[in-house]
Amino acid sequence: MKTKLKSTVFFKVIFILLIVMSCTSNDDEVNNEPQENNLSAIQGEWYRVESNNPVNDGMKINVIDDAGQVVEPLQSGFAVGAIKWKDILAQNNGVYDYLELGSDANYYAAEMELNIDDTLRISIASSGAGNIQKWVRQYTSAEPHDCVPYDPAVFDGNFQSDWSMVNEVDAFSIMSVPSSDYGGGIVNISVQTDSPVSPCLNLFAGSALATGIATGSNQTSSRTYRFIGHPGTLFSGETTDCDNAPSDEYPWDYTISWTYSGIMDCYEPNDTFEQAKAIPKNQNISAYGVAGFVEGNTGIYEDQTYDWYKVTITEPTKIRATLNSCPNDIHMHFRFFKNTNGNISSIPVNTVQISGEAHAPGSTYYIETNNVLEPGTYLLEAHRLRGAGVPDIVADGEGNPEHWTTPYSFSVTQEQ
Ligand SMILES: [Ca+2]
Ligand SMILES: [Ca+2]
Repeated sequence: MKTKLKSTVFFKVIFILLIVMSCTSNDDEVNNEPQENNLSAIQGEWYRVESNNPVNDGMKINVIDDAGQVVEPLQSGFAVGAIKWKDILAQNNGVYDYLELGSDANYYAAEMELNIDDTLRISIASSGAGNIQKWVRQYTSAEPHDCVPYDPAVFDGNFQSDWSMVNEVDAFSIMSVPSSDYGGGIVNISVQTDSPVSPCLNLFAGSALATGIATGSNQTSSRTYRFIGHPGTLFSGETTDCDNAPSDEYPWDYTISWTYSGIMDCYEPNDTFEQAKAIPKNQNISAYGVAGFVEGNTGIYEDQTYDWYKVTITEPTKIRATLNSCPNDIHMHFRFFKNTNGNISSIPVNTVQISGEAHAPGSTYYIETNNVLEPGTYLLEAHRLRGAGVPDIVADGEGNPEHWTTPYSFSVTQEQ
């Protein structure tokens, strides 16, 4: 009995010791593991083939140890030999942390991931043109890509004036959309008063009264309109006291205020076939289907409702345009045209719509040419149409239409 008890205690002690030793052993392994920074998989030359700033695609970098030096800067402005990737540190599963040299000469936290297909995917923590990139080992000359990113403007302003007598109408210029914001921007214009009268505001785009203005309800102290402005368009207004106060109580002050937030669409301007922007095949292209006020309105066949692109094929093939995503309040209508010596064929290339519904807001679909096409340049017309009841100007507390801030996306592919 005593022996049995002793042996039980003995085994318990051994068991606990084993657990302690095994834990200790594991901890020691973790603690003693050398912090090996294995960068062998990414040594050597890399070519940039895709990014959200295509101007610099084609750039070449050579990785030696934990640094990537610029070998071929192209038009990027970086010096040959500049350390573009610094302090590369291997993490798990082919992920590397490092510092990326920006065009402003500062280094930014960034991450690269080596994929199984031997491509490096780079994402840079700071947002902006070129912060998503794809690099490969073998350079294949990139197709032309006319995406030119820019920094859209953001600004606001206001001024004060007064109605000096009953029914006075004041007219004034308010603000212009910067010509350099090729994709236009969201304009918000308000009139506000603390007086006992209700303000009315007529809005002019260019020299014509903007159509579709909601009159708003009376008995309000402010009135706001929000819409997309086309680049270079001047917006002006007329304001008056719609509900009068007693005539001996004038003047009454009011404030006109505005905010502006530009939209970055790197393919604009592309409103006519002459402005068509080259896009590569087999790549998802993302752009905005917004059409700004120019002269009074945004009619459905105005130039600004079109986006034109061009693709080149080097072998006989059918081509397909696939709408991959579309905001729920617009539809994009695709047609292909042949480009002949800088002119456009008068009738579209015959296509068959193979899937989906081209005229339903938010739907996706694709069209494909009926016949094999001869090599050459083809134009893709993307016509933006608004869904029924979707306003192009909203008033007061109404929400912004979805397509103002949500892009559509599409790709062009070769099909046999
Ligand atoms: Ca566009
Ligand atoms: Ca356009």
